[in-house]
Amino acid sequence: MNDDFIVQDARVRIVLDSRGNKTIEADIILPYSTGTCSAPAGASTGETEAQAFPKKGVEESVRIFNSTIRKKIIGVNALNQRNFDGLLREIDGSDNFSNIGGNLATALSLALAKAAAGSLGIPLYRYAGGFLKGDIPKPMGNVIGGGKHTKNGTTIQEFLVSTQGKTMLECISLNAEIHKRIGIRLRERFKNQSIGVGDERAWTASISDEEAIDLVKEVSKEVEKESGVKVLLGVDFAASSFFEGKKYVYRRGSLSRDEQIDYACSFSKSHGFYFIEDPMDEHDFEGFAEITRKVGDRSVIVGDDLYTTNAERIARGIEMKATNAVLIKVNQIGTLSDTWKAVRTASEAGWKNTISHRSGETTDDFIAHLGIAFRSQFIKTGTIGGERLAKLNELIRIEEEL
Ligand code: 2PG
Ligand code: MG
Repeated sequence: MNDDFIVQDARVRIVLDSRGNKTIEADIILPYSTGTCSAPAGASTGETEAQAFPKKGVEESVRIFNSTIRKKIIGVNALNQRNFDGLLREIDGSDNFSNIGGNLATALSLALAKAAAGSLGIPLYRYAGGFLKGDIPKPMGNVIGGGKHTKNGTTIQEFLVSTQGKTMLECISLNAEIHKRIGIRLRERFKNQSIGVGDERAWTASISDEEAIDLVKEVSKEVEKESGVKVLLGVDFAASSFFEGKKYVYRRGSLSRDEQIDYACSFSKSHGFYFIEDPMDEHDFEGFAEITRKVGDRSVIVGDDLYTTNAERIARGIEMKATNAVLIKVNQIGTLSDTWKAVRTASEAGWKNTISHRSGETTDDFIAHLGIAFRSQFIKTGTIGGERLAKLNELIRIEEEL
């Protein structure tokens, strides 16, 4: 075994995320490189995703790391990612990282991959994705938001745009331009009131979902016309967060399950939305399947809370034809190896994937690299804000290299 890749030491620390909440950052130290990774945190979390922290909180992750985990990972071969990730699972002993915390596992797992890549002298996207030349995912950013990411915003969590420019810079500039213009329209409409932004910097105001649809369509069309660049529209219902009892509870009133299916389909059929994420409650695989059957030929139907980056749940979705695409978030499952398993399962079925940020982010840019490695169709990571641009600007640099 080559000693250059043996873990010499590991450290963790508590840092803050973009919401000002505590999260974990880890260092993995090899003889010739150190990999560092900080884990993000969600607000609209799926029921089956890894638990970010143990019951006693982030401090408990640090305590467990220092008392038991550190000595178990010193001496491990960093090139054997699967072995390392398996060890983390074994130490935890639960099926959702509830003992050591999914965010500790995520930070350690990715810090190891970054350290190994560093020692090999290659970027993370090559290390994690092999040496094939991949396409660059198109940025998909939310411009109006609500749900659990704000108070008193739209019921639907995210209204998204993805401009199909030739370069990364063109795409992210035009996405930001749409964001800017929507802000101007909202300021005109709410003259003597202030409007705000949600956790991911999408505009939030006291408008209905219908007004949001119209505004996103109108401004996107305007920018599309002026620039000559196609704009794809997207929506993340995050429907589990407003599913109560048997109804989908919007501000203007409730919808039954069948009405919600029709409503979700209307985004594709009547409004031309291409990207439709979590349109149904996370338990309703059949409801997803009905939407996919009806509009899956023209839109990507994306499972996020439905699958929680879990290969077994994705396999069930494939069997049931529940969706035709999947959202990928490493800390939903907790390790790079298990994330790869989820991506591979989806890809083998011909499904597309979108790599995604969390609403509480750090400035870590690992999803930019994983989006290349996973051949993601989109990278969902907002339009503005330092922690979001950390990923988007990194893709400008990667594009240059490729
Ligand atoms: C989502 C994500 C990211 P959160 O639902 O897709 O936008 O939100 O990180 O709060 O789960
Ligand atoms: Mg989502």
